[in-house]
Amino acid sequence: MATDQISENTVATLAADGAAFLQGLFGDWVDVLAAGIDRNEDEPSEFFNENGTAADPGRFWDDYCNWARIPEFERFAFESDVGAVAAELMGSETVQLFHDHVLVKEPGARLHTPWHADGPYYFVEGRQTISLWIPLDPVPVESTLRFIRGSHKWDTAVMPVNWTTGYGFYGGGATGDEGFQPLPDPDAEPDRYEVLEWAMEPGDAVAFHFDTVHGARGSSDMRRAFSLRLVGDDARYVQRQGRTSPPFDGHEMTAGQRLREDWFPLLLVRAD
Ligand SMILES: O=C(O)CCC(=O)C(=O)O
Repeated sequence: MATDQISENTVATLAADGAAFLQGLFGDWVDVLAAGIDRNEDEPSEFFNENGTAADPGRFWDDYCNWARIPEFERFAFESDVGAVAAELMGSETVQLFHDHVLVKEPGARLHTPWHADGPYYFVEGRQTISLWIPLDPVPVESTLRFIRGSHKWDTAVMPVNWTTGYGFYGGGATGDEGFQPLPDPDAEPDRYEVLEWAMEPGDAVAFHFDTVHGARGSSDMRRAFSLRLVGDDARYVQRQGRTSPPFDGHEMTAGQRLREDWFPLLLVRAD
């Protein structure tokens, strides 16, 4: 079981730092997920997005919310140990699937993934939230996902921005208006922020809280990643100031509700 590899130390590190590295956890699923990404590229959804510009030497595309129509993603969500892993990591009795997300940087992709936390883009909040980002190619430290240690505990969230334009996701600039703080720049202020980053192999994973601030540089090599977003017992629907990402239009949930299980299925309920 992949859960055998989750030590108390890993759980404590994730709680303290907001991110933890999990070596080789999903090695058996690399080929399945890679086939799913091929299928996803051939059959993009309405959410498929080219983040860079045509002038960039390599593309940076992403797509999400496809598990119900891409069988490889559905298999991973429901047949792998990912639900059990998430339950251990979150300390949760239940694990619900929020959504899947594919992020591909092709060789020469220049666009940096801006520093951001996923939480403010989402309509769900809780202490028990987790993303598992799983690369399907070797990822050197230069192009890996990077995290600001402890940022999941910040009082003021980082301004969510549109990744291509850099403008505020709910309107406005990236300057920290509307109750948000401006985007941090850990490379310019290394004494202020501690960055966690790991060179990774296919099938490794990084686990991180929805509120952990993270980003990535461009990539000189192919960097395909599959990420699964999961929520636990205390996660509740929250109303944001605009259409969220993902939007899940017509969901009809109201503030304080658990996510509806017919749209966000339970992957696991732990027995007492
Ligand atoms: O893959 C990337 O560059 C960004 C990933 C990310 O932001 C995420 O998985 O939340």
